[in-house]
Amino acid sequence: SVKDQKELQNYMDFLLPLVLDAGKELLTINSTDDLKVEEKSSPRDLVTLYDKKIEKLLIEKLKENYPDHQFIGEEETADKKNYTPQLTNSPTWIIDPIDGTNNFVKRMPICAISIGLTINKEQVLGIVYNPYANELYTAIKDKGAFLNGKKITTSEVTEIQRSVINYELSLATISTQMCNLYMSRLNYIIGEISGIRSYGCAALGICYVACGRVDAYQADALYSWDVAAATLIAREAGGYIIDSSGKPFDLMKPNVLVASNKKLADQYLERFAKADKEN
Ligand code: 2AM
Ligand code: CA
Ligand code: CA
Ligand code: CA
Repeated sequence: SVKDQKELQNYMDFLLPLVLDAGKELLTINSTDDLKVEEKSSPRDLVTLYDKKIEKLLIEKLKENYPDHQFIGEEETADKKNYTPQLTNSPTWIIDPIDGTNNFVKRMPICAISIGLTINKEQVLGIVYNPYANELYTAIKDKGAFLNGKKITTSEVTEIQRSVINYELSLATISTQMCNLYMSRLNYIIGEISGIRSYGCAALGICYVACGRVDAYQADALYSWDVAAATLIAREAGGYIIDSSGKPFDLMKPNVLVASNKKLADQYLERFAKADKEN
């Protein structure tokens, strides 16, 4: 309804200055020493002072304004031992303070603050901000997707042979099983596609599909905070989002294929299905 749309726009107006400020602070970092890098579960699972600081700030400010809302944040979740966040019908903010932490630590300018909102378990608002590229991606459900205020749409590529995919190979490092899955799927697509990228930032990778820089994005074993904002942005840009097994997309267990359109998605799904049979 119009009232709901107004409410969502109010959330957006409240949040954007906070996100822009938090992002701008990242631009002032002079050296890796300032980041206070820590390892969480393994040497490739990193957290910095800024991941913690940005998540805390955003949750604090949102809670102040919207005391009955719920929150799911990557670092807060990591701090609670053996805790799996559950999505409820309440308005729920899903926050990745820095997506692409590995890039961030190496000073590779492909990382972003990502904030999604669900109401009644439905994605209704998304913000992805990469301060290094000065790129702000936004979407409100049914209102389209925007990059720095300009409407964006996915590419018109419908054939796998003409497509470039952002294939998130980093996730193959998680386990032998994941490695096998990623490598065998790769085997089934690599001889046919036009190109492949692996940017190491799920939120931006999916936004790149939204604005037509790549034609597809694929990653299994992600978390809700990696994709909560970007998948809405891609959907609002005309993209097609599905679980890479062909089942419906599950925000709380994202094995995600994002494609410019259904026709292209189907061609990837067909090849992934063949690969998955061997795993
Ligand atoms: P992060 O940087 O916030 O941790 C590639 O690493 C992309 O996948 C990033 O967006 C990263 O998010 C995300 N990701 C999610 N789970 C991951 C995992 N277990 N290992 C590496 N990256 C992961
Ligand atoms: Ca992380
Ligand atoms: Ca992430
Ligand atoms: Ca993160």
